[in-house]
Amino acid sequence: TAAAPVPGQEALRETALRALRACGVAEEALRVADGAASLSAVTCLTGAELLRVPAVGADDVEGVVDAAHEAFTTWRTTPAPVRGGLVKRLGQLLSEHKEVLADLVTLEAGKIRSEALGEVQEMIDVCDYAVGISRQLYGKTMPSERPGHRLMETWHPLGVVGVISAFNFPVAVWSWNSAIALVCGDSVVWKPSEKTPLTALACSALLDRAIAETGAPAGLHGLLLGGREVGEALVDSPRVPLVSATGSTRMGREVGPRVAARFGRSLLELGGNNAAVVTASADLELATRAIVFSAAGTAGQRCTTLRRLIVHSSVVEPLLERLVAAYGRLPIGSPLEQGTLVGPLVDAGSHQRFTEALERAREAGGEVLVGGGRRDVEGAEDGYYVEPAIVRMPAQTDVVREETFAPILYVLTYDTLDEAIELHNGVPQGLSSGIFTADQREAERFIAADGSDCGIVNVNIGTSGAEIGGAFGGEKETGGGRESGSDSWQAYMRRATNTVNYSGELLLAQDVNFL
Ligand code: UN1
Repeated sequence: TAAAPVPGQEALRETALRALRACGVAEEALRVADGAASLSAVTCLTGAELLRVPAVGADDVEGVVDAAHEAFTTWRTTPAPVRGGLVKRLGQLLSEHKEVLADLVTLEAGKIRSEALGEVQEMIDVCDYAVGISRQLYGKTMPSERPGHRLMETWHPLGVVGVISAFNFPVAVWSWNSAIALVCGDSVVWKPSEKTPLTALACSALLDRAIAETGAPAGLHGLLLGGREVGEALVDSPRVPLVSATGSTRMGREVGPRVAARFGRSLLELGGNNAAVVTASADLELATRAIVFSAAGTAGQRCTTLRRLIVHSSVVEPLLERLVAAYGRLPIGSPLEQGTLVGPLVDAGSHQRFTEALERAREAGGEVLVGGGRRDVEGAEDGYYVEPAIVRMPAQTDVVREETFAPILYVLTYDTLDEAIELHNGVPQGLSSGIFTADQREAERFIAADGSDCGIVNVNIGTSGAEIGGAFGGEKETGGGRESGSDSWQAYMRRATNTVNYSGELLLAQDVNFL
């Protein structure tokens, strides 16, 4: 089947401008003064530039951080439920602008309509969640060992939170951090991916509007559009007690130690190399659908993308037959086209890594069962559209143990569950995992202490597409951070332990006698 064509560059630019204006992005934010620094906003649909937008340099970071710190000094004493009012308004604005925000997500990150809308929905959901959390920043009260004493903890706002986000979830990851940080009483400075400045401008404008409308302090949110040096200045800023960074393990390896060197905290969401185990009792029809979404969806560019399949040898043939057939029918092409399921890779570098990984897999004895080629898409000479690949591997070789941010699914087989779990955990990353089985004992074993070593462990569900209500993140080279739901809000606050003596006598703990 011919790949769906892409509209002309003028039409794409018009779509972007319409969306930016609808979100209230000021004309100045789009005008680059003569000789001033700028960033090229490219659409991966065609690989061509849509607009140039003004950028900042490393020297500008401290000013933005100072303004955010100033806003923090007022915001931290604003009652948390009142802070929730700001995030409630943000959620409403995101809902009202859902369609145009999704347009920008598609243009910049290449997501198909349903996934782009899903990403905006994820922001709306996290706002709802954060509003609820604004009334639930619970501290514990513990029994004191001394009579007439109360022992308790209180959670206080932390300060300026630096958010560094990646191209593949250009807005949802920002919202997980920002909506929660704001109800926690923090201010936010955001350094988005250089590949997605337009979605960032749009979200930032909507938050600015919510800030103005609810009377929250200006400066509460700062946006830094710029290059690597801008991110570095943010990471090194002593006024930023928490840096939440999403991206590659390579990036995290730099950010983590730099933040630690100044005793800041970092929350890292780094690479994944997610696997699913398919057991002999699995429902193969259900597994096939889940696997195709997780492995080929978003063109393999989620940190939760399914990259390894560990299949019981008794079902490998029927499963692969279904998967290869499903892959062969995947509609690839313009994500603006109704019915497309696989859009483009983000850029040429990404395509190069895809081909190199396939080459290395072949050299290591892998057999490409389907996909791997590049598709020409009319009107998109510099767009990188590829056929998602399935590669059967003789063993878990080096290339399988690495994260290649593209749609390649490596297939390995096993005979005993112990063997499957060993293969599963035998990679440096630890984000998401799943098991497909109808056998409760196998499912329980997989989620037990000696099962999957990941932060996300699913049963009869693929590895991607987590809900916001749970804590999101992973272990090992994934960085250990947890964001979004459950008690993840605690990372955005500081805890104080309070002992209150109402007895009228001085009693020392541990029965110490003094004076
Ligand atoms: C990411 O790819 O950085 O679980 C985040 C998921 C999405 C978030 C992915 N909710 O796939």
